[in-house]
Amino acid sequence: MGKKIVTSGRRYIDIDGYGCMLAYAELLNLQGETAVAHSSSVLNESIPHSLIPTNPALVRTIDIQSDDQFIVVDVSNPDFFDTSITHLDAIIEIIDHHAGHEDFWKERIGNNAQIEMIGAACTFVYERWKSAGILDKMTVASATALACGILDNTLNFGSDLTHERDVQAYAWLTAHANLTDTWAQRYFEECEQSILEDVPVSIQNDTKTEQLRSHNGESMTIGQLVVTDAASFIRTHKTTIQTQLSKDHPLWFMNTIDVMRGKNLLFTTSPESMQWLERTLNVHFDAHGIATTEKMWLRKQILKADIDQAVSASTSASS
Ligand SMILES: [Mn+2]
Repeated sequence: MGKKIVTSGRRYIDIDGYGCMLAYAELLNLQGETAVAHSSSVLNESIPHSLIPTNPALVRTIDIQSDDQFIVVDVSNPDFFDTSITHLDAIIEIIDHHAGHEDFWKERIGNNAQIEMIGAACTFVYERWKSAGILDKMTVASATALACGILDNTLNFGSDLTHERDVQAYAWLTAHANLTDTWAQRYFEECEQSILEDVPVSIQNDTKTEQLRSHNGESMTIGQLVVTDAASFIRTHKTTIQTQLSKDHPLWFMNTIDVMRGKNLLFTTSPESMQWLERTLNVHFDAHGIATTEKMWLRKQILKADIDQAVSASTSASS
């Protein structure tokens, strides 16, 4: 029997995927398996090196044997898997919180696919440790990474995807890793600093292109960043945002999450994208190409709204 390779997304990964890989590989090794956390992707700005311990290490280049098996965390769309995965049959487990591919994986691997829409995939990994009954053996590095994954993906618990399970996991992890009360603020400030160090690259490292089910399967490029002042961020970096996001497809927008004010500023100069967003999220764009949401929307929630809209359109068409 080969080793178990715990991996995540293609191109770039965020702190949620990072925490899941490290902490899940650590758990499997403690349980007597041979497991490796591996990613060939860029670590994006949600993983500030100043705060996240680098030990246990993420393996960057890996020797893959034919009997190795893959566990994929924080992603379930096969188009977005780490490039080390060359065939889907080698995947034995999926742990994710993105909508759209639940049935595909249930049919392939049954209950080994855990896909639920809660705040963070890191919460599932904490729960694996808890049911294994060996929480006290978790390294501080893994606990810190899991806690930051929950903080980031729940938007400091302000996203309405946040579940009581995320809150419970975070409480245990911060106590175990001895993180202070000001940790959340410090974390978001460090992330924003690393965004500002190189804005074009930060945008690239948190951009996804997805096919809209409610818009004839057309591709839309969606950038996403979490900042502490979205209005000033867009004002300052308008041209960079437009250059980065409009180069591949006519449909694009920037999802700027204002974690301090609990809302998003959406920015685009594409009229067709504005119309789609106005219809899908019930927002209004001003003359500067900016729309303000009433709550924080993560990209995965906007894509879920796209799926829901496509389903309700096909239901009303067939009835
Ligand atoms: Mn996630």
